[in-house]
This record gives sequence, structure tokens and C-alpha cells, in this order.
Amino acid sequence: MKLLIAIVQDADTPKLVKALMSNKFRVTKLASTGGFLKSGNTTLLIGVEENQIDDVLSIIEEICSSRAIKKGNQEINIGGATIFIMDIDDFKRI
Ligand code: 2BA
Repeated sequence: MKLLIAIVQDADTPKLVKALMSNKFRVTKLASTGGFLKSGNTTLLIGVEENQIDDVLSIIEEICSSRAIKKGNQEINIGGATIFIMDIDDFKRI
């Protein structure tokens, strides 16, 4: 089992969660805040089998687009998604 932790932009979240759910993936949505911009983003926890990772990554890639925003004089490019993939020793639903 793997846990994908995907940090995505709020604007992409409703469409992404809908697409994941309709492909039978289970998702937990957490409200989060980026340390640099100090503005809201969304962290999704997605528990999957190893052979499902590529499917989840394709859905994220299809929906999450990168955007450039202005911070003072700087132009900041926020990625479509930041994704951590972790090994999970065990998983139980009781
Ligand atoms: P923020 O920390 O608000 O960062 C927003 C965007 O600002 C980043 O986009 C990056 O383009 C820029 N940025 C961040 N730190 C910077 C720095 N020290 N100097 C210059 N520019 C900087 P992304 O890299 O796409 O990250 C989007 C969000 O994903 C981040 O929001 C943060 O919430 C999360 N994130 C990214 N990398 C992470 C990491 N290694 N660990 C934990 N969270 C991470």
C-alpha cells in the first residue's frame, strides 16, 4: 500500500476530487496553507495499491495546472501539484 500526499491549488480541488472519486479512489481533503505564499491550498491524502499509482498521477496531471502569480515584483510559478509518495506498512479500516 502507498499513500500519496498531493498538495494542489484550491481552484483545481473540486474537479480533481470528483475525478478521483469517479475512478473509485478514496480521498481525504485537508485545508492547508503554503509556507511561502501563506495562502490556502489543499492537501489530499490518497491511499492506493502500488499498481494504481500511475492512474492517480495521470488524473492529477490532467487536472492540475501550474499558474503564475505576482508576489510583489516577483512572478511566482505555483506547480500543478506537489506529490509525496510514501510506503505504508499496514492499513486497516475498522
Ligand atoms: P507555498 O509554500 O506557498 O509556495 C508557493 C510557490 O512559491 C511554490 O510553488 C514555489 O514556486 C514558490 N516558492 C516556495 N518556496 C519558495 C522559496 N523559498 N523561494 C522562492 N520561491 C518559493 P510549488 O513549488 O509548486 O509549491 C506549491 C505548494 O506546495 C507550496 O506552497 C507548499 O504548500 C507545498 N510544497 C511544495 N514543496 C514542498 C515541500 N518540499 N514540502 C512541503 N510542502 C511543499
